[in-house]
Amino acid sequence: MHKAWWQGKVAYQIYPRSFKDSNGDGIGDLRGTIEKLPYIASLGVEILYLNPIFASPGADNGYDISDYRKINPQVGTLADLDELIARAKERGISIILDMVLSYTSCEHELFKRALLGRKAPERDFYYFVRGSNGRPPDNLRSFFGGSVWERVPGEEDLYYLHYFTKEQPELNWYNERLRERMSDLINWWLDRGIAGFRLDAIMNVVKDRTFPGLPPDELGDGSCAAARMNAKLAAQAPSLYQELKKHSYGPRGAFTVAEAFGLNDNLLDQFIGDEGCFSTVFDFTARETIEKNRPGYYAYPKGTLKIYRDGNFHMQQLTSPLGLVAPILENHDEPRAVSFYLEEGQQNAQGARALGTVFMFLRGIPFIYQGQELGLTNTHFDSIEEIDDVQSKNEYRNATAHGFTKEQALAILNVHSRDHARTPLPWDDSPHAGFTTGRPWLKLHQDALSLNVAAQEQDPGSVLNYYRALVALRKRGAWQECFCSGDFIPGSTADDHVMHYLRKGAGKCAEIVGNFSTKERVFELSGEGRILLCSIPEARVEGRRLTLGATGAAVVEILPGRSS
Ligand code: TEU
Ligand code: CA
Repeated sequence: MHKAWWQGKVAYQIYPRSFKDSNGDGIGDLRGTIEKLPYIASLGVEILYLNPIFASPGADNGYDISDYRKINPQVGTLADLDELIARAKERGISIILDMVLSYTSCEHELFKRALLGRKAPERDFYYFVRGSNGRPPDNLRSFFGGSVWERVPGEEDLYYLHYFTKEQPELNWYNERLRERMSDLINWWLDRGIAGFRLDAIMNVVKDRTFPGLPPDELGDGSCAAARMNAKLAAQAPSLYQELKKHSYGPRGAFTVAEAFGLNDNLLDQFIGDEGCFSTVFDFTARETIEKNRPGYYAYPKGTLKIYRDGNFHMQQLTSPLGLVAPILENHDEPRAVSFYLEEGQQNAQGARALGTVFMFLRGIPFIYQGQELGLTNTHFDSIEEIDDVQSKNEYRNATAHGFTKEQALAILNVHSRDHARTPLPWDDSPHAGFTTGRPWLKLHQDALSLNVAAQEQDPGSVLNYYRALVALRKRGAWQECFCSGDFIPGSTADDHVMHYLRKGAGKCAEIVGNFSTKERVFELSGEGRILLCSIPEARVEGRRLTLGATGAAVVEILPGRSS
């Protein structure tokens, strides 16, 4: 594989609204992010991914973009972003932006002009389709529930297509002039010093433009999830992205990570690797296992270590011959991993260290999500009024419509809501945990005053300092190449409470072992080893045996010439 500038790096994702507020309006912003750059650099990360910061009316927290070349004034200005890029660069950190190219806000100029009538040149940039007898063109269901079709005001039986909120009309990627505009946009940002992009919802661009509808799915109301159309037509996606790559990020050597839900395994070879459409794709296998064929939060099970392990093992093996994947434990759409994947007695700092260990040495480009490095757990929401997320609110309605009481529906959100990831990052024990001097836009984590950055800085045994050690080990000398692109060999999966794998490459070999059971365990290693890092003191290697306490993980170097 050709070695690109971003290989071997660890990335960090921030949700700018919730990272650090600089001006007391309760909303995190770019100046707050600049202020906290020393903290970000102290983690050892070298790629910084920001969720959308573009102009947006805010129907879905910035994912509904009205102007892709302007910064949301709540978040800052272009000058702030330029400064962030420059200051980050001084610290060896490259900035990547969240590019949302499969839909715009309904407030975007293009959509407003498209609404002007059939003859408007922008009309074909979106999907305007006639229904019949007061019914929409087909039975597809939006990712957030309800029909994907919204009536065009003032026009009889005319609808436009949206896969998320009705404020997010889908763009027609089959229009060549639109695709040219997207390349121009990407090049414009690259010229400003942006190092790459997270490309949103990449599988959603494919459409059967006859909109025939699909057989009703398990929700039982006659509708079918729009994602099913993606799955059916997925093979059309690579050529669309190859063209985008060719005209924009490809020749510029930019880093791209795709949010590829519903990615068919057999398309991966076209998505990653030197010739692939993207540098890498997030691994959402665990999440997809949980969601598979289930109509909503109310029917999803909680995650388990086994689901996390099996999903990652599957993707690690599948991608190894092809390129690099981007492993995650969390992001802005996920609950906190410690609460979600671990069992009750482990949803604490010890569990966070163990889980962080088995995550950090997976093959590829790992992304840490803000607060993960503090071992944050889910936030307790006392009422639906404390929730902001549009998807969570829809899921609450969905659950109550399916016979759950309000208390039960809230309990479901307390497990699954996307707002667990979005509560403001706790910085210290001052009011509002130092996130803002004003009123935070979303409630703070219940343990914000103790689990915060300042408290963990003081404590050598904190999750924060342990994450720094994890990142440092990942980048140490030849280990960097070994962990990024070396071989991945799964260990035994016989025990659902164990995640054990081997990494080998660049003349190095390590075994990563996580014991998530409630008892001390002995593991047979592939050779004589020594511990490089462990999450609990109760870990020792004698010859080829590793003894590891409960809820603990270790990274063991297998000494050269002593493996079998
Ligand atoms: O997500 C798109 C997307 O595919 C997710 O909604 C996914 O279906 C879900 O997370 C699975 O649990 C992007 C953003 O990441 C998300 O925050 C936005 O809400 C969404 O686009 C729509 O704007
Ligand atoms: Ca602010």
